[in-house]
Parts: sequence; C-alpha cells; structure tokens
Amino acid sequence: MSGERLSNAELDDLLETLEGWEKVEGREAIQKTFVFADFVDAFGWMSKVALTAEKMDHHPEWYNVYKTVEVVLTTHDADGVTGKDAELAKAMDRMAQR
Ligand code: H2B
Repeated sequence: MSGERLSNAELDDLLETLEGWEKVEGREAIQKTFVFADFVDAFGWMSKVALTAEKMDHHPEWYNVYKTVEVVLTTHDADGVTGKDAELAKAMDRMAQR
C-alpha cells in the first residue's frame, strides 16, 4: 500500500466509500467515533486493532472512554492521509462488525 499522501480528490473519493469517517478540521487526518455495547467490547476491538496496526507498522491515535473510542488516522511520516490510513480504517470497520 502506497505511503504517498492522497490528493484532496483521492481523499474525498475515499471518504465516500467509508462509513462514518470524516476529515479532521485543521489537520490532514481522518476521524471516526466508534461506540460499542460496553467497555469489554470496546477494549476487545482495540486489542484486535492493535495487533493489526502493529503488523502494518501503522498506528492509530485514539481515545477511549468506557464504550466509546475516538480514532484519528494520519500518516506521521507523510504528514497526511495515505493508503495506509485507508487500509487501517477499512480493517477497523471490518473488525467492528459483529
Ligand atoms: N503510524 C502512523 N500512523 N504513521 C506513521 O508514519 C508511522 C506509524 N510510522 N507507525 C511508523 C510507525 C514508523 O515510525 C516506524 C519507524 O516504522
């Protein structure tokens, strides 16, 4: 997967294909808030995502309170959103389905 920053048009196309992801105001990043049934579900999902993220060597910025996880994805090395963020966003969505 490419480490190149997506153009604005590519980012808009990506966001049309993703459910619930949006641009972060004032930053080259995308965000989504996941709400689970309870803390165990939220943390279980975070654990699965963490293993995938580590394999990808691509790590989320995230904030968890009880059953809610706020996620921000960006590629620090590229200073923007890349295909790696797209890949991780899709993996997160897949893993949140049950
Ligand atoms: N995660 C994210 N989100 N962006 C990066 O640029 C990044 C990363 N770089 N995880 C990786 C680790 C890099 O620092 C290591 C050295 O490969």
